[in-house]
Amino acid sequence: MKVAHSALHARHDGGKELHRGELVPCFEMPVRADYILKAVERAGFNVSEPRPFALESLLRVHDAHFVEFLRTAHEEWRAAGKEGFMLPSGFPARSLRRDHIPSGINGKMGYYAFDASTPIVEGTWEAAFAAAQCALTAAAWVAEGDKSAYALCRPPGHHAGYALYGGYCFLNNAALAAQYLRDHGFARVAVLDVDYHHGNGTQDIFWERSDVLFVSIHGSPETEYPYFLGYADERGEGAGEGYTRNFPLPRGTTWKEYGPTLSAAMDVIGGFSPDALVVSLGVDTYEGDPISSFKLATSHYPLIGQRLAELKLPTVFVQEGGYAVDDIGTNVAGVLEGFLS
Ligand code: Q9C
Ligand code: ZN
Repeated sequence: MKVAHSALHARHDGGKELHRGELVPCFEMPVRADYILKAVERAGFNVSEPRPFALESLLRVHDAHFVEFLRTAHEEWRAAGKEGFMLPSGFPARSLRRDHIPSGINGKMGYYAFDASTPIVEGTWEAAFAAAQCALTAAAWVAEGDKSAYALCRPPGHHAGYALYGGYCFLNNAALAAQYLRDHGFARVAVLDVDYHHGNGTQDIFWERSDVLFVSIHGSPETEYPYFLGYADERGEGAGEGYTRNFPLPRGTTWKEYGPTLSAAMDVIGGFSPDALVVSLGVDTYEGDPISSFKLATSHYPLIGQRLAELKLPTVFVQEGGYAVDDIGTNVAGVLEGFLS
């Protein structure tokens, strides 16, 4: 299996996030990708640089003004006399009943963000764009005949919506991969999101579409981030009705409950008869994860990979979360090796 990776991921670093009422060092840190890279190299996978996809490729799933905001946000921040990481402190919440994009950087940042846990630093755009190119490259390999590919994306992407960032995500790498497959001969594409957190961004992007099925298994938003989406009764709208399916699970979920839920999610995917699969691969379902509460063990990740292979679909794996950095490489490589076994 080929791996797309760019060292530019490290340009996104140095921020703090607001976590349970405190500014703490980001859980989403560069060493995550370094450890995954080591593990996939140890497993003998072939690692390549992403292809230089143009900025316009992003507009297949994102709003142009939003992309321009991300590209220039830190420049504007510096032009306003600030330095270091930028976090929003005001958001256009429901009851404000207005949809105006402020020209000032603080308001604009709050307009496009949905949390204060996703700092932008000087190199964030470069890193996020490179991660998107990794996802597009892995999708291109599969479109050109590879049976599977892995995009080692950092920063992650599944919380990023059409014109929204948050949850450590800026550009939706998995959505870009799915759309790329749609644009290159795959009529029906399924996205299976196994990150611990609901993939609200991917759900947003494909909410009204029947050509991309979105299925997510995650911690219940009653208690877990992103709180406001990921409930079982969210099933898409309009043409997309029935093409979004959510499987929220309670805190403390172990393999005993996770395994059958994975089977149920895979049954939904099988029923859709897709031509390709994109897996939003978060390993924050791990028992050692510092911000999550499922109890999967390292030995379970190869089993997930084996199960996914049973779908017998061209498959693009896209890296999402996972914050137990010491074990992240082993857990990710476990899924990929299980898939190939
Ligand atoms: N106090 C991904 O795994 N912070 N994003 C939660 C809880 C956001 C996780 C704060 C977690 C985002 C890609
Ligand atoms: Zn996550």
